Amino acid sequence: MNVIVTATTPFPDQKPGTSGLRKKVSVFQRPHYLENFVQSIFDSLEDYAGQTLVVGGDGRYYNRHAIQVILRMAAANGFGRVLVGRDGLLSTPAASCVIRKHGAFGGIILSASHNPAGPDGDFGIKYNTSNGGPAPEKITDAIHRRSLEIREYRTLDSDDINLSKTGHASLGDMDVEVIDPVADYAELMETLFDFDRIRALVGNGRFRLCFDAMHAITGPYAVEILGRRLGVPADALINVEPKEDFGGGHPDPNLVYAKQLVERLYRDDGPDFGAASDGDGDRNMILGRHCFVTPSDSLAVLAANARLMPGYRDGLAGIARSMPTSQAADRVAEKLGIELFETPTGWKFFGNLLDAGRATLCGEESFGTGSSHVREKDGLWAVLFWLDLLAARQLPVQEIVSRHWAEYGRNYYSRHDYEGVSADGAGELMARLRELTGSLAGKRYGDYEVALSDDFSYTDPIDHSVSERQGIRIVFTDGSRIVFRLSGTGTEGATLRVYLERYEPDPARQALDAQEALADLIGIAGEIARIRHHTGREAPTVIT
Ligand code: VG1
Ligand code: CO
Repeated sequence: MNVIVTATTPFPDQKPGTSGLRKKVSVFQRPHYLENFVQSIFDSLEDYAGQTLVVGGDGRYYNRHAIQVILRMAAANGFGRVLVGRDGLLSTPAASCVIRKHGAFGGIILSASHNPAGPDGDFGIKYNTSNGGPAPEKITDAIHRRSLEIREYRTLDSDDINLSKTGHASLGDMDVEVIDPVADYAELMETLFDFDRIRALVGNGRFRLCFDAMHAITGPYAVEILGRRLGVPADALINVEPKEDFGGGHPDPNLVYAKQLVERLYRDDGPDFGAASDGDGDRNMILGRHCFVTPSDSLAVLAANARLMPGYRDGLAGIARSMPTSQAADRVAEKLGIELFETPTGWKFFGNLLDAGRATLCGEESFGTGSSHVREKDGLWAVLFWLDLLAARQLPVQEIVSRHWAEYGRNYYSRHDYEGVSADGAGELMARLRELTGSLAGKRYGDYEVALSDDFSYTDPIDHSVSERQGIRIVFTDGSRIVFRLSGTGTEGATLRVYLERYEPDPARQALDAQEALADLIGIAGEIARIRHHTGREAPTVIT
């Protein structure tokens, strides 16, 4: 084996954020930048000689190149085997599935999720551990520390591997197995849901659906699972061809970016069910005709109905949600008599709860839902869950949701994002809020009185690790909340996220538009945080 040791110097900016290291493609293209980070990952791991590594990505620009670099470095660093998706593709949840199923040591996932792709877009890389989940902070901190000291990296002097066909190849002493990116994942889905029941629904001649893969990774998964295995007609699956620049689009499944799909569902003759996924396949958006299911409501509805699904027939151990996610799921947990966990933002915080069997379903307001079947959030899983639910209950989406609200109450919910604002202004806004938190309790704003305000801190119930400064919470006496935090996934300036929530138990008052229902809280958020002053913005960039 021809190992080459290359001298390098550290980069100061390789600190992983909410979900791995994300930077502009041009940053990753700097000499040694990618290699430094990959070597820092390997240097932070122990005892992996001869073990298996899983590698794949969402297919965005630079994926092809980065995969070859990682394969050579994995061989030079002593891994015994790499499982890599055909053409270097693996959705994030499929990568998690493959790591678990094949008992791999870990995996490297190449993705910047929904961030735009292409030579001027973003690229990202993250490490997942043997449970299939994103590395916990202890490891990402170690990777970062290593990246600040690195002096050399190891690679091979060898040609690129052909990844276009499944099969085996050798790279130095390492075996490279090119796998079908969909097969393991599709097989897992068949164990969780009643495929016959879904097939009967989509083939009954009346039910129509539309799935939008947004020219990103879920295209091949949707074609195989929804199309071939479940019989969904080809014209119901749109934008299924993955593109290196996602077709110039922004594969963030929400009301703003999934415009084509939303328009279809809001037509009078539109389909009964609509769904989309994001760049790397871990997010989901669920729509009914003339209706949009917020991700927080979706988590609550799925939890309340889980026993209808073969994979969850025995019930749920518990539910976990990120702190800014609405409290709709809390009410379901209470009724089911199961535990509810409130974690910081980012899927890595669910891993311990899932591993310990304390939580079965997890969710984030940011269009992320998942369960103990893998250790990532899972877009297509959520779509299949909803389809199986529609098949089991034989009710329209809208009806399922409004019956849920009638039973549990409605948590009006919205997130306002101020994207690409100045990092200094956003930092000042948060610093000021942090100072204010001590003195807000008892203050009145219109009809609302502050009950509690703090900077959220989380102690993991399993390993007792503490994560501080996870977002400013202002909780009112009626349970309404405003949460402020800065994004940890952006690559330009700062993004301020403002999360708003109000509970409405009265079914007669549950049909308002969310922005209308939250208008007072939106005003209060602007006033307390002086958003206009600190960001220079009159309005949010994205409202979901
Ligand atoms: C955002 C979301 C968070 C999600 C993360 C990764 O993080 O708010 O809930 O886990 O993206 O999602 P932030 O720090 O920008 O708010 V994905 O689909 O990138 O893997
Ligand atoms: Co994603």
